[in-house]
Amino acid sequence: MPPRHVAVLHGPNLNLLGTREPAVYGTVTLAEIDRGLVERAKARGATVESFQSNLEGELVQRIQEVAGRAQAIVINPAAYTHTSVAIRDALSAVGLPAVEVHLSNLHRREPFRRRSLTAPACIGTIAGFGARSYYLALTAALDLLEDT
Ligand code: CA2
Repeated sequence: MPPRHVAVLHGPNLNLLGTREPAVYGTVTLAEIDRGLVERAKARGATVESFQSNLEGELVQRIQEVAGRAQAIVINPAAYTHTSVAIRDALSAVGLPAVEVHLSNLHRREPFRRRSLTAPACIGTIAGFGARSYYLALTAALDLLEDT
């Protein structure tokens, strides 16, 4: 069987991680998270690819593209979590198992962050563990794939 391949998508402003607002989002950079994902995937005989965009349409496009090569998606839609019917529809359309990730615990923040438009198109959500949320989400995705 070819190695399991997981596509990781990061939404708007996550490219700033580690450089701004460390009190909210921590000091780890996105590049460090991506390297951690590669290492953890490798340890399980899997592969990952990561993509960040500040543009909704690029995220939609990427979801459609990865459907041909990935078996699961890990996605932090960032602010689009709360607004994007387009990303939700793309996730539903491709039908890959997806895990939604958030660095922060949305339920400890402003009320508008409690509603996710994208979560219903995902198997589940992991939030509130900082960079570790991504690693837990990758574990969840790979465990799911092992079960299938
Ligand atoms: O907690 C998360 O992962 C969020 O998806 C982050 C989004 C926010 O809009 C969601 O409600 C929750 C914001 C990402 C912004 O990232 C920054 C990183 C460093 C400095 C400034 C913004």
